[in-house]
Amino acid sequence: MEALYQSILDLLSKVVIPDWGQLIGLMPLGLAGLAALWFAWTFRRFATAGPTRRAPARVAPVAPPGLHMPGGSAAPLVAALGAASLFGGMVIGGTALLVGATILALTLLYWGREAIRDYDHATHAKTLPAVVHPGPPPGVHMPGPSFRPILGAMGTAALMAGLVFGGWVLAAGVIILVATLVGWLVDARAEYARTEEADRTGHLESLPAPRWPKGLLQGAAVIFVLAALVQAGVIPPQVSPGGDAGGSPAPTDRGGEPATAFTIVAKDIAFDIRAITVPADTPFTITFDNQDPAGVVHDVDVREGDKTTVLQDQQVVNGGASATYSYDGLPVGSYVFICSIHPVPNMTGTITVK
Ligand SMILES: [Cu+2]
Repeated sequence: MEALYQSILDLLSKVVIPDWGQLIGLMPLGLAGLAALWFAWTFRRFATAGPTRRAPARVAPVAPPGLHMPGGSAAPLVAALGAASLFGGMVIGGTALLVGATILALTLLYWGREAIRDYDHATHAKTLPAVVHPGPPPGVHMPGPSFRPILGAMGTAALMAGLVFGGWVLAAGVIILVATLVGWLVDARAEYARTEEADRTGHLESLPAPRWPKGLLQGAAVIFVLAALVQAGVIPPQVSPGGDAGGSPAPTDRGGEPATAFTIVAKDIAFDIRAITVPADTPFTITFDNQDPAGVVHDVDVREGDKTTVLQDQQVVNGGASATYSYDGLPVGSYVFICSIHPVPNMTGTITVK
């Protein structure tokens, strides 16, 4: 009897006194299972919803007159996949981030191409109702459709990128924004002329439907990509031999005999020195002079040769200011000094410790 009682207790103890740690470990699985069940249930509800008997043939949806509805499109799903790959890239980091961003850009381009086709289809359709002609109430003038707001937003985005990266990208951003805004101004001027004309003729026509601004978009893309490449040091601007075309001065190599005090100047998002040699296990200093405009901050961190593992982190120095950084001694080997704000080739140098 006692043995039976004991065996029942043993059996119950597995249920009554569970291993909480393991149970908690199972919670994410349980939640995932619940979520899967919920999805399955929702899917089933939708699949079985509505009339069980349908008309013999499926009725094609027709938009009311005067309305244009785009057709069915896989683009939102494709773009969602692109966004997912970007997020995946953000989690994994490194090259995966670049791949994810590229996939997202491609999926958005796909969507954009579809939108352009739809737009061209709508503007070329002969049956399109003359939306101008019931028209707005008398005395009210409505400007026609325009790409300008989108272009202006793109120009502003380019300018913002320029404010972040400075230098050539900033110049490109200003050019793109000015180009888009000037176009807008031209449109507004033409619109005004038509309105004025309407005062005499009593008949107000909108501007013709705008063409897709291919030239402006291509030009802006080329300028922006070129500026970004120059900024990143991938393609340095050509400096004519003997003459100065305003390019950054060639970096000085202070490699050779070890020293413990250095002066590094930062100008145009570039260090003037890109190699130093220090004695092993000996502290050293860098007097850092930031000659870029105020607002463009730099620092000089010490990293492993892989350029990513931070060994010694320093505070940033604002444009127009300077500071003397103190570094701890390093074991024999090769390291890099780098600006953590602009980790580009122009702001990366080698430290040889011997
Ligand atoms: Cu910098």
